[in-house]
Amino acid sequence: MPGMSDPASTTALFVADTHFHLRPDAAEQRRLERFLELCELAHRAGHLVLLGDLFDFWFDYPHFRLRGYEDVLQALDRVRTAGTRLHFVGGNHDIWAAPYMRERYGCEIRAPHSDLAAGGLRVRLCHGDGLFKLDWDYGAFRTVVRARAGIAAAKSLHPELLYALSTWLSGRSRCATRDEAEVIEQRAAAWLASQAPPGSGPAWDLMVIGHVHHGFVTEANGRRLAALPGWLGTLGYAVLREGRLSLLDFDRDPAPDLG
Ligand SMILES: [Mn+2]
Repeated sequence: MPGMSDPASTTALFVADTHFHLRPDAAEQRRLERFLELCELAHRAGHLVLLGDLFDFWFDYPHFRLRGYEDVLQALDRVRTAGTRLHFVGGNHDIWAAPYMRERYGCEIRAPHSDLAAGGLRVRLCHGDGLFKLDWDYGAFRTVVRARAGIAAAKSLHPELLYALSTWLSGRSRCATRDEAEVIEQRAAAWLASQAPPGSGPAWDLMVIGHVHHGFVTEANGRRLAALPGWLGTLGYAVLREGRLSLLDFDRDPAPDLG
């Protein structure tokens, strides 16, 4: 029987799509404070998985980065100090943060998806953009950020101009509408059903994604796919423990007892 020190058996917390800005407004400031509390909860978890679009915009120049996100970055320092392993899978808004996250927090990044043994399961992590036509962009960001030419162009811009451009491209991230949510769930279920059963298919039991800003879990062929609700209308996160995955709201649901 695996002991508590076995990384595969430990609890994992998942969060995505907080879409924090370099200069938060009042509503975001409140969400930010709740996120710092979620980070404290993560001190007692084995893993904290940041599944993309934590930051609405991130860019590193060769010798400096845009100023901001200090509260979040320092909270993540404390998570790491507490002994929790941090994982970062970049989203379409913050893929450029991946090298920084690896350097500061020792995150292991194997983009575009990453496999993690946690909570007694083999978990596949991916942000979700470009996956089974779940290509809700809620903005025009993806094409620019994913392209090599986009990086080269961004480096040549003055930082303030790049910041202004990012604000314009990003627009206002929002939750999925009821109609969008229905289509997203249908496509995800069809995609999961099309995967070969365990043994002959991909080597994971559970896939966790973000990006769609709508939380749900679907099951087919002995596998589960969970989408995180995001952190815009709700304060969504997931807890995986002993093979059980719960989608929770940090405002509405009591925090799980992680011992
Ligand atoms: Mn996204």
